Amino acid sequence: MTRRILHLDLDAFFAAVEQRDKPSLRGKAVVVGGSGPRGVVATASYEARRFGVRSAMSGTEAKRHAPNAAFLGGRFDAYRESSRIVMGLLREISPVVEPLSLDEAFVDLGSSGWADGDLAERVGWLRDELTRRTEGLTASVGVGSAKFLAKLASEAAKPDGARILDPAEELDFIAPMAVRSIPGVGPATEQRLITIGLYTVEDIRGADKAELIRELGPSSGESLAALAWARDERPVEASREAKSISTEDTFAVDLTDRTQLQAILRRDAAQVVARLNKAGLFARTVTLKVRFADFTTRTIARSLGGATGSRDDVTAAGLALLEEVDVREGVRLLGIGVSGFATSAQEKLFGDEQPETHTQTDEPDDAVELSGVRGRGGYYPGADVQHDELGRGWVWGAGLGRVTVRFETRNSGPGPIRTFPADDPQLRQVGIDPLPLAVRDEDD
Ligand code: TTP
Ligand code: MG
Repeated sequence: MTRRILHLDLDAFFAAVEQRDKPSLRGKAVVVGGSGPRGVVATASYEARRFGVRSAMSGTEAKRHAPNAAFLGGRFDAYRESSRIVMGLLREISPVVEPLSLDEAFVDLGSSGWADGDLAERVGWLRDELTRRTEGLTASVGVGSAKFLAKLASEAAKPDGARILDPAEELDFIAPMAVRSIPGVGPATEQRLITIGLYTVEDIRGADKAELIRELGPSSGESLAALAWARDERPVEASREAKSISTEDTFAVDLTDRTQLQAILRRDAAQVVARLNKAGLFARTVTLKVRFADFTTRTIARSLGGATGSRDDVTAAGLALLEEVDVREGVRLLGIGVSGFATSAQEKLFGDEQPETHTQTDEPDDAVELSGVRGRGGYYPGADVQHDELGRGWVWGAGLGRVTVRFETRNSGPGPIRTFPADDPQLRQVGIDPLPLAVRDEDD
Protein backbone atom coordinates (compact mmCIF):
# COMPACT_ATOMS: atom_id res chain seq x y z
CA MET A 1 0.00 0.00 0.00
CA THR A 2 1.21 3.50 -0.76
CA ARG A 3 2.42 5.33 2.32
CA ARG A 4 1.47 8.94 2.92
CA ILE A 5 4.19 10.93 4.61
CA LEU A 6 3.95 14.58 5.49
CA HIS A 7 6.94 16.88 5.81
CA LEU A 8 6.52 20.26 7.49
CA ASP A 9 9.10 23.05 7.60
CA LEU A 10 8.56 26.50 9.10
CA ASP A 11 9.29 29.49 6.90
CA ALA A 12 12.37 31.59 7.77
CA PHE A 13 11.90 30.22 11.26
CA PHE A 14 14.19 32.25 13.58
CA ALA A 15 13.55 35.44 11.59
CA ALA A 16 9.79 34.83 11.57
CA VAL A 17 9.77 34.48 15.37
CA GLU A 18 11.64 37.80 15.61
CA GLN A 19 9.18 39.52 13.27
CA ARG A 20 6.26 38.11 15.22
CA ASP A 21 7.62 39.43 18.52
CA LYS A 22 8.94 42.73 17.13
CA PRO A 23 6.15 44.51 15.21
CA SER A 24 8.49 47.15 13.74
CA LEU A 25 10.40 44.39 11.89
CA ARG A 26 7.40 42.89 10.09
CA GLY A 27 7.81 43.14 6.35
CA LYS A 28 11.46 44.15 6.84
CA ALA A 29 14.85 42.58 6.17
CA VAL A 30 15.88 40.67 9.32
CA VAL A 31 19.06 38.63 9.74
CA VAL A 32 19.54 36.32 12.74
CA GLY A 33 23.05 35.21 13.68
CA GLY A 34 26.44 36.73 14.29
CA SER A 35 27.08 39.85 12.24
CA GLY A 36 30.82 40.44 12.55
CA PRO A 37 33.56 39.04 10.31
CA ARG A 38 33.58 35.79 12.26
CA GLY A 39 29.81 35.68 12.68
CA VAL A 40 27.59 33.40 10.63
CA VAL A 41 24.05 34.01 9.41
CA ALA A 42 21.65 31.46 10.91
CA THR A 43 18.75 32.64 8.80
CA ALA A 44 17.27 35.67 7.08
CA SER A 45 13.70 36.84 6.51
CA TYR A 46 12.43 36.49 2.96
CA GLU A 47 12.71 40.28 2.67
CA ALA A 48 16.46 39.98 3.41
CA ARG A 49 16.82 37.01 1.05
CA ARG A 50 15.72 39.30 -1.77
CA PHE A 51 18.99 41.16 -1.24
CA GLY A 52 20.91 37.90 -1.48
CA VAL A 53 21.41 37.11 2.22
CA ARG A 54 21.63 33.35 2.86
CA SER A 55 22.14 30.96 5.78
CA ALA A 56 25.79 30.22 6.58
CA MET A 57 26.98 33.43 4.90
CA SER A 58 29.42 35.49 6.98
CA GLY A 59 27.91 38.39 8.86
CA THR A 60 30.15 40.80 6.98
CA GLU A 61 28.93 39.60 3.62
CA ALA A 62 25.30 39.74 4.79
CA LYS A 63 25.85 43.37 5.79
CA ARG A 64 27.22 44.12 2.36
CA HIS A 65 24.09 42.68 0.75
CA ALA A 66 21.58 44.21 3.14
CA PRO A 67 23.17 47.09 5.06
CA ASN A 68 19.80 48.27 6.33
CA ALA A 69 18.63 44.93 7.65
CA ALA A 70 18.09 44.37 11.37
CA PHE A 71 20.93 42.10 12.59
CA LEU A 72 19.86 40.16 15.66
CA GLY A 73 21.42 37.61 18.01
CA GLY A 74 19.34 34.51 18.69
CA ARG A 75 16.58 33.98 21.28
CA PHE A 76 16.57 30.21 21.55
CA ASP A 77 13.96 30.11 24.31
CA ALA A 78 11.50 31.73 21.93
CA TYR A 79 12.40 29.36 19.09
CA ARG A 80 12.07 26.33 21.35
CA GLU A 81 8.70 27.50 22.65
CA SER A 82 7.26 27.81 19.13
CA SER A 83 8.85 24.53 18.09
CA ARG A 84 7.12 22.73 20.98
CA ILE A 85 3.76 24.16 19.94
CA VAL A 86 4.30 22.94 16.37
CA MET A 87 5.51 19.46 17.35
CA GLY A 88 2.56 19.16 19.77
CA LEU A 89 0.15 20.02 16.98
CA LEU A 90 1.73 17.41 14.70
CA ARG A 91 1.43 14.77 17.45
CA GLU A 92 -2.29 15.48 17.60
CA ILE A 93 -2.49 14.34 13.98
CA SER A 94 -0.42 11.17 14.33
CA PRO A 95 1.71 9.58 17.04
CA VAL A 96 4.44 8.94 14.48
CA VAL A 97 6.26 12.27 14.35
CA GLU A 98 9.98 12.50 13.65
CA PRO A 99 11.43 15.94 14.36
CA LEU A 100 14.54 16.68 12.29
CA SER A 101 15.31 20.04 13.84
CA LEU A 102 13.42 22.71 15.75
CA ASP A 103 11.41 23.70 12.71
CA GLU A 104 11.10 20.55 10.65
CA ALA A 105 9.43 17.15 11.04
CA PHE A 106 8.10 14.12 9.23
CA VAL A 107 4.67 12.71 10.08
CA ASP A 108 3.46 9.29 9.00
CA LEU A 109 -0.16 9.86 8.06
CA GLY A 110 -0.84 6.12 8.12
CA SER A 111 -2.42 6.29 11.56
CA SER A 112 -3.88 9.78 11.22
CA GLY A 113 -7.25 8.95 9.75
CA TRP A 114 -6.56 11.51 7.04
CA ALA A 115 -8.05 10.04 3.89
CA ASP A 116 -6.57 10.85 0.50
CA GLY A 117 -9.79 12.53 -0.57
CA ASP A 118 -9.69 15.31 1.98
CA LEU A 119 -5.93 15.64 2.30
CA ALA A 120 -5.76 19.13 0.81
CA GLU A 121 -8.38 20.38 3.21
CA ARG A 122 -6.67 18.77 6.22
CA VAL A 123 -3.30 20.20 5.29
CA GLY A 124 -4.95 23.61 4.91
CA TRP A 125 -6.37 23.25 8.41
CA LEU A 126 -2.97 22.20 9.78
CA ARG A 127 -1.22 25.24 8.35
CA ASP A 128 -3.92 27.63 9.60
CA GLU A 129 -3.97 26.05 13.05
CA LEU A 130 -0.18 26.30 13.26
CA THR A 131 -0.33 30.02 12.43
CA ARG A 132 -3.04 30.54 15.03
CA ARG A 133 -1.28 28.68 17.85
CA THR A 134 2.11 30.28 17.18
CA GLU A 135 0.52 33.71 16.67
CA GLY A 136 1.76 34.26 13.17
CA LEU A 137 4.38 31.75 12.04
CA THR A 138 3.84 30.03 8.70
CA ALA A 139 4.85 26.59 7.52
CA SER A 140 5.27 24.86 4.20
CA VAL A 141 4.00 21.31 3.88
CA GLY A 142 4.70 18.50 1.44
CA VAL A 143 3.05 15.09 1.21
CA GLY A 144 4.49 12.14 -0.68
CA SER A 145 4.83 8.37 -0.58
CA ALA A 146 8.38 8.51 0.86
CA LYS A 147 10.28 10.76 3.22
CA PHE A 148 12.50 12.40 0.67
CA LEU A 149 9.60 12.98 -1.72
CA ALA A 150 7.61 14.70 1.03
CA LYS A 151 10.62 16.85 1.82
CA LEU A 152 11.18 17.85 -1.80
CA ALA A 153 7.47 18.64 -2.07
CA SER A 154 7.56 21.00 0.93
CA GLU A 155 10.64 22.69 -0.52
CA ALA A 156 8.80 23.21 -3.78
CA ALA A 157 5.89 24.74 -1.85
CA LYS A 158 8.04 27.28 0.04
CA PRO A 159 7.25 29.80 1.40
CA ASP A 160 3.82 29.45 3.03
CA GLY A 161 2.50 26.79 0.66
CA ALA A 162 1.52 23.15 0.38
CA ARG A 163 2.24 20.52 -2.25
CA ILE A 164 0.49 17.18 -2.11
CA LEU A 165 2.02 14.74 -4.56
CA ASP A 166 -0.23 12.31 -6.31
CA PRO A 167 1.70 8.98 -6.27
CA ALA A 168 1.33 8.86 -10.05
CA GLU A 169 3.19 12.16 -10.53
CA GLU A 170 6.11 11.53 -8.18
CA LEU A 171 8.54 10.14 -10.74
CA ASP A 172 7.98 13.11 -13.04
CA PHE A 173 8.21 15.53 -10.13
CA ILE A 174 11.77 14.55 -9.23
CA ALA A 175 13.06 13.71 -12.73
CA PRO A 176 14.43 17.19 -13.57
CA MET A 177 15.89 17.82 -10.12
CA ALA A 178 19.65 18.13 -9.55
CA VAL A 179 21.39 15.03 -8.16
CA ARG A 180 22.01 17.06 -4.98
CA SER A 181 18.28 16.74 -4.19
CA ILE A 182 18.72 13.03 -3.46
CA PRO A 183 19.37 12.30 0.20
CA GLY A 184 22.94 11.19 0.83
CA VAL A 185 24.33 13.10 -2.13
CA GLY A 186 26.67 15.66 -0.58
CA PRO A 187 29.17 17.91 -2.33
CA ALA A 188 31.75 15.13 -2.82
CA THR A 189 29.31 12.63 -4.36
CA GLU A 190 27.74 15.36 -6.46
CA GLN A 191 31.15 16.23 -7.86
CA ARG A 192 31.82 12.63 -8.75
CA LEU A 193 28.44 12.26 -10.47
CA ILE A 194 28.97 15.43 -12.48
CA THR A 195 32.38 14.17 -13.55
CA ILE A 196 30.70 11.18 -15.19
CA GLY A 197 28.06 13.41 -16.78
CA LEU A 198 25.15 12.85 -14.39
CA TYR A 199 23.42 16.09 -13.45
CA THR A 200 19.78 15.22 -12.81
CA VAL A 201 17.73 12.48 -11.21
CA GLU A 202 16.67 11.44 -14.70
CA ASP A 203 20.33 11.12 -15.74
CA ILE A 204 20.85 8.68 -12.85
CA ARG A 205 17.90 6.58 -13.97
CA GLY A 206 19.50 6.28 -17.38
CA ALA A 207 22.98 5.55 -16.03
CA ASP A 208 24.61 2.15 -16.08
CA LYS A 209 24.22 0.71 -12.58
CA ALA A 210 27.62 -0.95 -12.79
CA GLU A 211 29.18 2.43 -13.42
CA LEU A 212 27.37 3.98 -10.43
CA ILE A 213 28.64 1.15 -8.26
CA ARG A 214 32.15 1.55 -9.60
CA GLU A 215 32.09 5.29 -8.83
CA LEU A 216 30.36 5.25 -5.46
CA GLY A 217 30.78 1.76 -4.08
CA PRO A 218 28.11 -0.97 -3.90
CA SER A 219 25.90 0.37 -1.12
CA SER A 220 25.82 4.02 -2.21
CA GLY A 221 25.49 3.05 -5.87
CA GLU A 222 22.53 0.76 -5.20
CA SER A 223 20.74 3.17 -2.92
CA LEU A 224 21.22 6.08 -5.30
CA ALA A 225 19.68 4.10 -8.15
CA ALA A 226 16.71 3.14 -5.94
CA LEU A 227 16.14 6.71 -4.77
CA ALA A 228 16.23 8.01 -8.34
CA TRP A 229 13.25 5.71 -8.98
CA ALA A 230 11.56 7.15 -5.86
CA ARG A 231 12.07 3.93 -3.94
CA ASP A 232 12.71 4.90 -0.33
CA GLU A 233 11.38 2.65 2.40
CA ARG A 234 12.87 4.52 5.35
CA PRO A 235 10.21 4.66 8.07
CA VAL A 236 9.24 7.76 10.00
CA GLU A 237 10.85 7.17 13.39
CA ALA A 238 9.05 8.75 16.31
CA SER A 239 11.30 11.02 18.36
CA ARG A 240 14.64 9.42 18.61
CA GLU A 241 16.83 11.85 20.43
CA ALA A 242 20.15 12.60 18.80
CA LYS A 243 23.20 12.09 21.01
CA SER A 244 25.60 13.42 18.42
CA ILE A 245 25.61 15.20 15.08
CA SER A 246 28.30 14.30 12.60
CA THR A 247 29.25 14.11 8.97
CA GLU A 248 31.99 12.26 7.14
CA ASP A 249 33.45 11.99 3.67
CA THR A 250 34.97 8.96 2.01
CA PHE A 251 37.39 9.89 -0.72
CA ALA A 252 37.75 8.29 -4.13
CA VAL A 253 41.54 8.46 -3.71
CA ASP A 254 43.47 8.56 -0.44
CA LEU A 255 44.38 12.12 0.46
CA THR A 256 47.79 13.15 1.81
CA ASP A 257 47.53 16.91 1.32
CA ARG A 258 46.94 18.51 4.71
CA THR A 259 45.65 21.77 3.24
CA GLN A 260 43.04 19.89 1.26
CA LEU A 261 41.98 17.93 4.35
CA GLN A 262 41.70 21.18 6.30
CA ALA A 263 39.43 22.66 3.63
CA ILE A 264 37.19 19.59 3.72
CA LEU A 265 37.12 19.72 7.51
CA ARG A 266 36.12 23.40 7.49
CA ARG A 267 33.23 22.67 5.13
CA ASP A 268 32.08 19.67 7.17
CA ALA A 269 32.36 21.61 10.45
CA ALA A 270 30.14 24.36 9.00
CA GLN A 271 27.57 21.75 8.00
CA VAL A 272 27.59 20.10 11.42
CA VAL A 273 27.24 23.44 13.20
CA ALA A 274 24.34 24.43 10.94
CA ARG A 275 22.53 21.24 11.99
CA LEU A 276 23.41 21.89 15.62
CA ASN A 277 21.97 25.42 15.43
CA LYS A 278 18.87 24.16 13.65
CA ALA A 279 18.33 21.69 16.47
CA GLY A 280 18.60 24.57 18.94
CA LEU A 281 21.45 22.76 20.69
CA PHE A 282 24.94 23.61 21.91
CA ALA A 283 27.79 21.12 22.05
CA ARG A 284 30.57 20.55 24.55
CA THR A 285 32.76 18.10 22.61
CA VAL A 286 34.19 17.78 19.11
CA THR A 287 35.23 14.43 17.66
CA LEU A 288 37.43 13.82 14.67
CA LYS A 289 37.37 10.50 12.84
CA VAL A 290 40.12 9.52 10.43
CA ARG A 291 40.35 6.28 8.47
CA PHE A 292 43.73 5.59 6.92
CA ALA A 293 44.73 3.87 3.71
CA ASP A 294 45.22 0.60 5.63
CA PHE A 295 41.62 0.86 6.95
CA THR A 296 42.64 1.50 10.55
CA THR A 297 40.43 4.16 12.10
CA ARG A 298 41.36 6.73 14.70
CA THR A 299 38.80 8.73 16.65
CA ILE A 300 39.99 11.60 18.82
CA ALA A 301 37.99 14.14 20.79
CA ARG A 302 38.47 17.47 22.45
CA SER A 303 36.39 19.56 24.82
CA LEU A 304 35.13 22.91 23.59
CA GLY A 305 35.52 24.53 27.00
CA GLY A 306 31.79 25.12 27.47
CA ALA A 307 28.71 24.48 25.38
CA THR A 308 28.85 26.43 22.15
CA GLY A 309 27.00 26.78 18.87
CA SER A 310 29.79 28.69 17.18
CA ARG A 311 31.14 27.56 13.84
CA ASP A 312 34.53 29.08 14.66
CA ASP A 313 34.86 27.17 17.92
CA VAL A 314 33.98 23.83 16.36
CA THR A 315 36.17 24.41 13.31
CA ALA A 316 39.14 25.47 15.43
CA ALA A 317 38.82 22.39 17.65
CA GLY A 318 38.50 20.12 14.59
CA LEU A 319 41.58 21.65 12.95
CA ALA A 320 43.55 21.30 16.18
CA LEU A 321 42.60 17.61 16.30
CA LEU A 322 43.66 17.18 12.69
CA GLU A 323 47.07 18.57 13.63
CA GLU A 324 47.52 15.54 15.89
CA VAL A 325 47.09 13.17 12.95
CA ASP A 326 49.85 12.00 10.63
CA VAL A 327 48.29 12.13 7.18
CA ARG A 328 51.32 11.06 5.14
CA GLU A 329 50.13 7.46 4.81
CA GLY A 330 46.93 8.64 3.12
CA VAL A 331 43.46 9.39 4.50
CA ARG A 332 40.46 7.63 2.96
CA LEU A 333 37.78 8.96 5.30
CA LEU A 334 37.52 12.14 7.34
CA GLY A 335 34.65 12.91 9.68
CA ILE A 336 33.77 15.50 12.30
CA GLY A 337 31.08 15.33 14.95
CA VAL A 338 29.79 17.21 17.98
CA SER A 339 28.23 15.78 21.14
CA GLY A 340 27.63 16.55 24.80
CA PHE A 341 24.55 18.61 24.09
CA ALA A 342 23.08 21.41 26.18
CA THR A 343 20.00 23.47 25.41
CA SER A 344 21.67 26.75 26.20
CA ALA A 345 25.09 28.18 25.51
CA GLN A 346 27.56 28.98 28.20
CA GLU A 347 28.07 32.62 27.30
CA LYS A 348 28.11 31.97 23.60
CA LEU A 349 25.18 31.93 21.22
CA PHE A 350 26.49 32.09 17.71
CA GLY A 351 30.02 32.80 18.91
CA ASP A 352 31.81 35.80 20.33
CA GLU A 353 30.92 37.88 17.39
CA GLN A 354 27.48 39.05 18.48
CA PRO A 355 26.06 41.77 16.29
CA GLU A 356 27.01 44.98 18.06
CA THR A 357 24.55 47.26 16.39
CA HIS A 358 22.19 47.46 13.50
CA THR A 359 20.55 50.17 11.50
CA GLN A 360 17.26 50.41 9.70
CA THR A 361 16.13 52.83 7.04
CA ASP A 362 13.07 53.83 9.00
CA GLU A 363 14.85 54.86 12.19
CA PRO A 364 13.66 58.03 13.81
CA ASP A 365 16.23 60.81 13.53
CA ASP A 366 16.92 60.89 17.22
CA ALA A 367 18.06 57.25 17.30
CA VAL A 368 21.72 56.98 18.18
CA GLU A 369 23.99 54.83 16.04
CA LEU A 370 26.12 52.81 18.38
CA SER A 371 29.11 50.67 17.75
CA GLY A 372 31.41 48.49 19.80
CA VAL A 373 31.36 44.90 20.90
CA ARG A 374 29.04 43.76 23.62
CA GLY A 375 30.52 42.43 26.81
CA ARG A 376 29.86 38.79 27.55
CA GLY A 377 26.42 38.30 28.99
CA GLY A 378 25.57 41.94 28.23
CA TYR A 379 22.88 43.46 26.08
CA TYR A 380 22.86 42.19 22.52
CA PRO A 381 20.61 43.17 19.62
CA GLY A 382 17.28 41.41 19.75
CA ALA A 383 17.42 40.55 23.46
CA ASP A 384 14.28 41.01 25.57
CA VAL A 385 14.47 43.77 28.17
CA GLN A 386 12.20 45.35 30.73
CA HIS A 387 12.25 48.96 31.90
CA ASP A 388 10.66 49.86 35.22
CA GLU A 389 8.58 52.67 33.75
CA LEU A 390 8.50 52.05 30.00
CA GLY A 391 7.77 48.31 30.16
CA ARG A 392 8.87 45.58 27.82
CA GLY A 393 11.07 46.07 24.77
CA TRP A 394 14.06 44.70 22.90
CA VAL A 395 17.64 45.77 22.40
CA TRP A 396 18.05 47.62 19.13
CA GLY A 397 21.74 48.35 19.60
CA ALA A 398 24.33 48.35 22.35
CA GLY A 399 27.89 49.50 22.84
CA LEU A 400 30.08 52.30 24.19
CA GLY A 401 28.37 52.01 27.53
CA ARG A 402 24.91 52.64 26.15
CA VAL A 403 21.94 50.56 25.09
CA THR A 404 19.14 51.51 22.73
CA VAL A 405 15.77 49.85 23.24
CA ARG A 406 12.64 49.69 21.16
CA PHE A 407 9.58 49.48 23.38
CA GLU A 408 7.12 47.20 21.68
CA THR A 409 5.66 43.72 22.13
CA ARG A 410 3.98 41.09 20.00
CA ASN A 411 0.58 42.70 20.48
CA SER A 412 1.51 46.37 20.52
CA GLY A 413 2.02 48.37 17.36
CA PRO A 414 5.54 49.43 16.37
CA GLY A 415 6.94 51.24 19.40
CA PRO A 416 9.31 54.09 20.23
CA ILE A 417 13.09 53.94 20.64
CA ARG A 418 15.02 55.23 23.67
CA THR A 419 18.71 55.16 24.64
CA PHE A 420 20.01 54.50 28.17
CA PRO A 421 23.33 54.04 29.94
CA ALA A 422 24.10 50.31 29.90
CA ASP A 423 24.18 50.31 33.71
CA ASP A 424 20.81 52.05 34.08
CA PRO A 425 19.28 50.37 37.16
CA GLN A 426 15.76 50.71 35.72
CA LEU A 427 16.63 48.48 32.75
CA ARG A 428 17.34 44.74 32.72
CA GLN A 429 17.32 41.69 30.45
CA VAL A 430 14.31 39.42 30.91
CA GLY A 431 13.03 36.10 29.64
CA ILE A 432 10.67 35.70 26.70
CA ASP A 433 7.07 36.83 26.85
CA PRO A 434 5.31 33.44 26.79
CA LEU A 435 2.72 32.61 24.15
CA PRO A 436 -0.75 31.89 25.56
CA LEU A 437 -0.79 28.45 23.94
CA ALA A 438 2.76 27.50 24.96
CA VAL A 439 3.29 23.80 25.62
CA ARG A 440 5.36 22.74 28.59
CA ASP A 441 8.56 20.89 27.83
CA GLU A 442 9.04 17.63 29.75
CA ASP A 443 12.65 18.68 30.38
CA ASP A 444 11.75 22.03 31.97
P1 TTP B 1 15.73 26.10 7.76
O1 TTP B 1 14.40 25.43 7.79
O2 TTP B 1 16.80 25.52 6.91
O3 TTP B 1 15.58 27.61 7.30
P2 TTP B 1 14.44 28.65 7.61
O4 TTP B 1 13.32 28.04 8.38
O5 TTP B 1 15.05 29.85 8.26
O6 TTP B 1 13.95 29.11 6.18
P3 TTP B 1 13.10 28.27 5.12
O7 TTP B 1 12.81 26.95 5.74
O8 TTP B 1 11.86 29.08 4.90
O9 TTP B 1 13.95 28.21 3.91
O10 TTP B 1 16.31 26.21 9.22
C1 TTP B 1 15.49 26.45 10.36
C2 TTP B 1 16.21 27.33 11.35
O11 TTP B 1 17.43 26.72 11.73
C3 TTP B 1 16.59 28.68 10.81
O12 TTP B 1 15.54 29.65 10.95
C4 TTP B 1 17.80 29.04 11.61
C5 TTP B 1 18.44 27.70 11.94
N1 TTP B 1 19.60 27.47 11.06
C6 TTP B 1 20.86 27.78 11.54
O13 TTP B 1 20.99 28.20 12.68
N2 TTP B 1 21.93 27.60 10.71
C7 TTP B 1 21.81 27.17 9.43
O14 TTP B 1 22.81 27.06 8.70
C8 TTP B 1 20.50 26.83 8.94
C9 TTP B 1 20.32 26.33 7.54
C10 TTP B 1 19.44 27.00 9.79
MG1 MG C 1 12.48 26.25 7.81
